[in-house]
Amino acid sequence: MAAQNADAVNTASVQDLAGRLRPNFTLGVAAAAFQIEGALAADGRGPSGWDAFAEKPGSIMNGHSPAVACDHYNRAPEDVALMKELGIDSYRFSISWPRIQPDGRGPFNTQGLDFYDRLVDQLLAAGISPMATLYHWDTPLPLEHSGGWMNRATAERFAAYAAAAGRRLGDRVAQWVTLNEPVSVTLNGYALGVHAPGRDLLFDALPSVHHQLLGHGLAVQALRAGGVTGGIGLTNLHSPVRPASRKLTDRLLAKVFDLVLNRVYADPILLGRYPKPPLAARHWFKSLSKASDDDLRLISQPLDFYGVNYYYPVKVAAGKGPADTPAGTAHAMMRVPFHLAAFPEYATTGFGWPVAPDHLGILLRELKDRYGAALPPLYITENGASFPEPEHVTGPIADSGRIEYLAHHLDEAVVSTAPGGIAHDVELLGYYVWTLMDNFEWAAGYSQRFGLVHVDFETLKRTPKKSFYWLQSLSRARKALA
Ligand code: IFM
Repeated sequence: MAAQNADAVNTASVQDLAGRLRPNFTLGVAAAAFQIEGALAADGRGPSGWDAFAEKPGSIMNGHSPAVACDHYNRAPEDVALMKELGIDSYRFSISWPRIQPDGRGPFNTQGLDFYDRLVDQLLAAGISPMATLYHWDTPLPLEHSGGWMNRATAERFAAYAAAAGRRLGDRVAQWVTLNEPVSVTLNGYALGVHAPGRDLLFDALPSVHHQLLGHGLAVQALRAGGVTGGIGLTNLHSPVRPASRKLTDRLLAKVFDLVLNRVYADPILLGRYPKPPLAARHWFKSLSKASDDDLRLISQPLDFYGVNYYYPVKVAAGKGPADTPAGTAHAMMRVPFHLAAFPEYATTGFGWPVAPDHLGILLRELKDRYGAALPPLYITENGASFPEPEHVTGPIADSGRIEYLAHHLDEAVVSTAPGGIAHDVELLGYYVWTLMDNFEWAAGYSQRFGLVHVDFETLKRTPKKSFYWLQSLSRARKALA
């Protein structure tokens, strides 16, 4: 997909796109505590599994440290002012569990709760609706030491923390997301070892799926019992999975990867059961087949919405790696009988991810085909792209690739779910750009810039990019039409 000049994303296309957004469609931006807050030892916060992982030599690209990140903890009012200028309807942020409950059990940290209390008030005063994610990967370290999500007890701990967050913020948060991308936690953290806690258990990591989902179910119960006024859902990363060829082995292994990436999360949540693996792969999934009916009932409680994070489709080929695509290069992948293959027909982002907006519509169709009436209304809770950009800037950079990426994906989301679209029967409530500002991109450190706002990690100066002004003109055009 050819990049175009940011200035050439003309008013007409912004107007067209604005005209296609339903009046109550939510436009937002998303971020996560560990990626932006810094202040890891301030105000009683305890360490998380990610603090410890990031300290291990070799775990983060260029040895980058999350200690300061964007210093959002000390600059939240400035960041809320930026969002107000952006004109978005909603901000999806995450609450740091170890800031609220440093040990992951026992007493809650009032100063931590106060920070999010102020943030929510600042957002509301700016006319921005708060969507709060309870878990975006920062498990309190003492819990990680007891096995983290491989230990069933973590689910109970999570529910107690969720109840405390609900008690404090439940009168003002509009939407609650229990977990962000349980698939990334299991796959990257417990199966492949490229994220915290750095374990490479491959298929033996699957109990961490069940325990996260149990944590989700218990947290839903706890929030509802506490009388929170907002809607409750969960967010997962979803990618259409394709076999590299029509060969039987490619098709079989693509099916297996589809289970691991998509279905072992969405099926139990939306259908109350784990999917049946193909016979030849059944041994890999045996831990999930033992889930009790009581657990599955808890996991499949009705939700107010379901969050979908979409970045790119995935192609699977039989045979050991190396992968033909940067997304599948974890060392542990060399121990499974398949690898990820490239989509040569698509341009790629800075991360090497295929830019495939058409697959967003395809994904929404697949979700509706799989889950039918059980699929709640959806939000796209994350979508965005990183591109190589300078570390220091003097003004708005022309990030035309990002503008084009966002415009095409948002358009695909809206057009595919409109009457006559391929996913016309999906109810799409909104779309959140990943992300407000450049931040700590996990194992890639600060090397991948996804933000609408450039952050200079030496001075911490925020400089909006052209994509910021593009989204601002879209928000304005939309309001003018209302
Ligand atoms: O930065 C991450 C985010 O934390 C979870 N979803 C994907 C993003 C881009 O990699």
